[in-house]
Amino acid sequence: MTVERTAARTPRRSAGSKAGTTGTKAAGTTGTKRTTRTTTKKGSGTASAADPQLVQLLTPEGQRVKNAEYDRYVAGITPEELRGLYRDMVLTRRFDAEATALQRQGELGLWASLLGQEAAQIGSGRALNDDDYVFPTYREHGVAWCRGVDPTNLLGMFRGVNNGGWDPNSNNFHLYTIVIGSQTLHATGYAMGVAKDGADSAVIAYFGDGASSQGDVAESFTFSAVYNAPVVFFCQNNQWAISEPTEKQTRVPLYQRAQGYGFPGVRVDGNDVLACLAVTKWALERARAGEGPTLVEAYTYRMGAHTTSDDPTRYRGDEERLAWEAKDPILRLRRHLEAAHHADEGFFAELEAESEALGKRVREAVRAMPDPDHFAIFENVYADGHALVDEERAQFAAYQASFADAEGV
Ligand SMILES: Cc1ncc(C[n+]2csc(CCOP(=O)(O)OP(=O)(O)O)c2C)c(N)n1
Ligand SMILES: [Mg+2]
Repeated sequence: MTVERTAARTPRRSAGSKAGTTGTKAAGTTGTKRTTRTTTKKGSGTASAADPQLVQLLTPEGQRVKNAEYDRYVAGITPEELRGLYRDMVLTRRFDAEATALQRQGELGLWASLLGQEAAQIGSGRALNDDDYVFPTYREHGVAWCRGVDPTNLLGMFRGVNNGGWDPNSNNFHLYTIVIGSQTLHATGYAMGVAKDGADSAVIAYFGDGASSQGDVAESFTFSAVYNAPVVFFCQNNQWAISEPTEKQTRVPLYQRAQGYGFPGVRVDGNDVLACLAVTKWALERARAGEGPTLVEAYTYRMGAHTTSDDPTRYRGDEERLAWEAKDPILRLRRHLEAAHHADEGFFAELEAESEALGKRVREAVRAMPDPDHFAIFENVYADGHALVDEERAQFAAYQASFADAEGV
């Protein structure tokens, strides 16, 4: 396989050149002229987590490591805030496990688990200000939690009783998006609007490693770069797009893609909640300061199946999962809290009780969700109605009525 390296164009504004980033000024791979085709090894697009470019503030053992560039974004963090991040991750994981169980019991049609991605989502979610706006995929349950969306509201769509379940503008958290990558364009357009309004808020778009291959994502990178849109592209590289590994999406580490568009990209340890918090804060600050887009690649792992309809044992081995289990995001913060004496047994016991209560609340809420009116599906297609929708409604009514006839026979 070959890869062609091309020079980045001159940026409209200066981009970051920190360690761990590739911006238009970053050293290494940016050339000033087109270079010859070079051969790459198979799998070079999925450099290991030991890659020196990886930003990490907490080791898997929970040890705090210094980072000259990003320490300042978490310098003032208090023990209480650290416990808060831990609580967020534990409750999100519990909610997620409960949703998976509910699907297995037939209460949900489908569930997309975030297991393993708690740090990427809580770290980035807690970096946001209230007036920032989030465009998620279908897996951002931890970010939804940070935005104050009640977790039970996430379940309606997966139960098939509504088309979303929350008002995006109440929490600045857009509805879940199933069409892979499309939300990056929505986010870019929204961010361009934010800039035109002269507002100093930022926008963040979540997407996956698989989505990075979508044309929509490429277009959103181009538009956001040339319009200097205040948007952060937060890619959770969880190593898989259903059964396709990341090496089938890219020949270079994903964060390096940004360079070709003229904005900085950084790879962060996606299982390190502190690093995710710090790097996202940095990227959001750039956006708010008018410095344009940033690509953050959170290097993490999808510990579970793609969705409850998927069986990952058909395409990946146990060794990989076991290796990532050792880097568990929750365990590493727990180790840190314990070593620093920031949390005692009472805290963990209380949190366990809180998790149990959340699980109970979620189960009860899902079972109590009313079925929608059969004709409601036709109501929210067009604001002023449409002849085709009217026709379809009539056909559906006739179909429903046919059962009544059959019963009458
Ligand atoms: C445009 C489009 N193509 C295909 C699909 C089917 N699909 C659903 S999820 C998925 C993989 C996405 O992988 P990734 O972006 O890595 O996100 P992850 O599920 O790993 O979080 C695909 C191909 C879709 N929903 N939309
Ligand atoms: Mg993925």
